[in-house]
Amino acid sequence: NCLLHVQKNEIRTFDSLDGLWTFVREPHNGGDIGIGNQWNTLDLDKFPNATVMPVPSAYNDIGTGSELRDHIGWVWYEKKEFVPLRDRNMRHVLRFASVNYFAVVYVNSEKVTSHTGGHLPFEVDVSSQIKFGAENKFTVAVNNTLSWSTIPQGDFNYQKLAQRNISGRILSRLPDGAVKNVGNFDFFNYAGILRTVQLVKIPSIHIQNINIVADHTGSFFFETAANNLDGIQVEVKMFDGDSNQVFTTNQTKAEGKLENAKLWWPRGMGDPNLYTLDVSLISDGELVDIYRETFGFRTVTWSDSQIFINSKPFYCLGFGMHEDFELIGRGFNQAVMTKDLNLLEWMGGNCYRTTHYPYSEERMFENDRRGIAVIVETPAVGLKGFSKANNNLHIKMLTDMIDRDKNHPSVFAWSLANEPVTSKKESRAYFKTLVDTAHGIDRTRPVTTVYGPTNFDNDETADLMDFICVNRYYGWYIDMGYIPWINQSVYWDISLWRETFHKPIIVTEYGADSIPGLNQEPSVDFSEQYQNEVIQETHHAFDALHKDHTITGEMIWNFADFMTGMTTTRAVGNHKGVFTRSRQAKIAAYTLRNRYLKRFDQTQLE
Ligand code: E9O
Repeated sequence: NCLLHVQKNEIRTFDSLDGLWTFVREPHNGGDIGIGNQWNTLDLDKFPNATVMPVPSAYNDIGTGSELRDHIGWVWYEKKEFVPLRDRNMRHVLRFASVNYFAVVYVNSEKVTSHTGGHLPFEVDVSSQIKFGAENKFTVAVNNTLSWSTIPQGDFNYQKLAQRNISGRILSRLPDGAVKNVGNFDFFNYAGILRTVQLVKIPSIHIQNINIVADHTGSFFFETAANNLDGIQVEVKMFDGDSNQVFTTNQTKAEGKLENAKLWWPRGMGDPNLYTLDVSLISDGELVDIYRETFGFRTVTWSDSQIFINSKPFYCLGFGMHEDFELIGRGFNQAVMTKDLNLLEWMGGNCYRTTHYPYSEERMFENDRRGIAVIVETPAVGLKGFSKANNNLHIKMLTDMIDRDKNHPSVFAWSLANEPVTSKKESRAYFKTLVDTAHGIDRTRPVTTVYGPTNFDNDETADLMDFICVNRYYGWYIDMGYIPWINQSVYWDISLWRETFHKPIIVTEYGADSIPGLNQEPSVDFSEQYQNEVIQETHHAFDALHKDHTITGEMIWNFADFMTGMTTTRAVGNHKGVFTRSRQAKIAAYTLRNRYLKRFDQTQLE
């Protein structure tokens, strides 16, 4: 089930289906998560209530009322598009880079596939459904309802017809048909077609998978798969960043060693050198397929206290982030992606975690190119139920995620989950399957989980991990207002995790909310001063923890303010950003920038 990234080259091409799609919303979910109306058989653009929806974008903030923003249940997207006759000899694969949460896909009214979960790509061969030289109808039904069996999880409540007593008095607090769906996580559940949609055209004999492992000694191994190799000659060529050919073979699988390989380094340690592997399939001297995969020579190792990249200690100066912006929500946007990575570099950052789901494929290539090291995280945020069904879905998402991102040198670790309730006994067996899955597919990267609700003395899973991530909020969720206590509390807490588990630790979240422009001296919570002081005090503890090799990195929560659902602790979203939601710096951004820039050059680290 490997999905290669889409590329255009001598043989391969694609039609983008991005743009304005026809859009119709069904009534709120009546508690039935099964398919609603069978509108795939109709022309949605003829519906009187049809409107348009940009793709890619979340749909929630595009409308004008709260109905669409707060919608729970089905929405329908439809696009009519010609498929040229000249392409009729190509395989046609319909590929979605991310649809949140549940998608059912139809081509010319016929169901072709369904998919569960946002933030990961899925595709389906539609060659036999497509009409060539004609207009085709693509329909996608999307449901955003979360429950305790989805990942991420959420609480679903539906008030059926209320009971009445004999005198007709209503016996229910909530009106008939009331639906409430609260995600068990702290960000808005942006829904719809969030990333690009492409009609991918590949030859009938084609490359299906490429797996490359290349380390800092110059050793490499690769393996490539095709759907059919009968009578096919394979040609593999490796090129360095200056397009010099450095290796070639006719095997689908080979290993070798490059003398003087130029390594991929995170920024602050060296240049992020990249190589390319060109895989060609040739039949009777003619090129039938070609695919070019970029990769890097680099090694990730870890001791009981540190993480090393190419045998050199790596200290993460990082961020928790979100794919989140005004209007588009979690929809992919090149301007937002580029601005965010530019700001991350301006801050002197070298690292981030894809909180709390895999980020866009475009962004993974940018991380490679810029030398930004990333921990890629599954969509499993805030897990508190550990059923077999959850486990299977989680394993599938983890597998798809590693499959998608395995050849990116910037990815240095896999995060299985954020803040699971792993004090529950049954979580151990559950997490064991995930660790084994990740190690089974990828031996070259460490596996971690990000701990929040559990402590060093009650977590059932942390010893299974290669390194440990911990989120801690002294001065905010704990001891609000007691800034002078932060230093000792953070040191105490984190050093006990380390003493208990003897693993490297990254503190992956700390921080405080601030409303931009709210100034208070002396500081009070929600002022820019308070946020800044919490961060400065936490840094004192980090310096001591770094010095004695207790932590191998730090990540602020959060890079920028982001939207959440409505709760009493959120005023138009979470304001723990060091940037505002429109990416303007708060006071804390300068504190962090000073700190990261001072530590940016990592070549002297011990
Ligand atoms: C996950 C992140 O998505 N961690 C949360 C972040 C937050 O700002 C959220 O945005 O709330 C922190 C959870 C910390 C909870 C600690 C509670 C301790 C009570 C004693």
